[in-house]
Amino acid sequence: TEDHLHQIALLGAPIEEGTGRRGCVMGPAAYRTAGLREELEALGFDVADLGDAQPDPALDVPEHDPKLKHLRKVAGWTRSLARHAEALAMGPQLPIYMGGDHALALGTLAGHAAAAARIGRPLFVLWLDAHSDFNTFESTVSGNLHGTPLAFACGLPGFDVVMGEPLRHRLDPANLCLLGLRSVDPPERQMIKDLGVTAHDMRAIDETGIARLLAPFLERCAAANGLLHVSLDVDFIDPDIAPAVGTTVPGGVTFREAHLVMEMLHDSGLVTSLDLVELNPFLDDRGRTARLMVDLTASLFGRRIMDRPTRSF
Ligand code: 6HN
Ligand code: MN
Ligand code: MN
Ligand code: MN
Repeated sequence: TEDHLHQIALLGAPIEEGTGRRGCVMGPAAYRTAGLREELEALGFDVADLGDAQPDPALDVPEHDPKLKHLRKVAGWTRSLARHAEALAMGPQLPIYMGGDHALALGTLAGHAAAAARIGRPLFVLWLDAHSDFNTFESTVSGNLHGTPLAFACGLPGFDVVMGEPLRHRLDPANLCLLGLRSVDPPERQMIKDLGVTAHDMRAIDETGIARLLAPFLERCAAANGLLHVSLDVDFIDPDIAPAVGTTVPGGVTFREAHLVMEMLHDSGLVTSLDLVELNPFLDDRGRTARLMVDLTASLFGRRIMDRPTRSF
């Protein structure tokens, strides 16, 4: 995969309808302002900024639902991003999706699962988030659809309206790893248990260390010749250093824990696509969260403190 990794495509996905607060629409602009493209170019990558995607009209989806907020908009984004993601995954560039709230992952997961099936390799997903995002349309209490992408991608029932048909290619819950959890709704906890999903909460990180939790997942992905999609929610990181997010939960990962995950991902050589989600620049403190997200992305793409052998996880 080394060749394939020399080219990166940036695609903006300015969706904010999946969350309860406005502002994520400014996310892609903030990543551009913070110099995401330039940082990746400084690491030797060929970077193409594809601009911002647009949602499909999805006129077959009800515009107003008594419970599910902005269902038509989210369905429209899902269809559009699934198409973009599948096409990008089949091409030579590694896509980075600049969100936008986490509902964008309904689309990126569907697209990358479809591409993985075409390529004939299993899709693995690393979910870096305070939340588990495993609500179904039935279980969600908030009605905010950014809480649903993993339930959708794993093929749980009730989501057919999103694509206008059943999801064609699902994510195998056995190939999913959640890391950073500290806010899980009771029905989500049950679904994670029933599906046997690997889920590491903050206590596990405190007790075991984040590297020891991540390494076995990367080993499994490598052994299966898997594609690896990483979904990085700003609220994975402690809100003291990453305040620009609508769903802050105290007790998140530290600066170094977050960078270590990115450094290990780089050394693994496994990552094939990346979501950067939930950045709300309206809530930021002089751009510090946007800059931190850019720096974390740079670590994932090879920025390092000292040289060291790769595949050292
Ligand atoms: N996120 N579980 C809560 C809900 O509203 O369903 C929070 C979701 C947060 C979503 O982290 O992207
Ligand atoms: Mn590719
Ligand atoms: Mn999330
Ligand atoms: Mn979250």
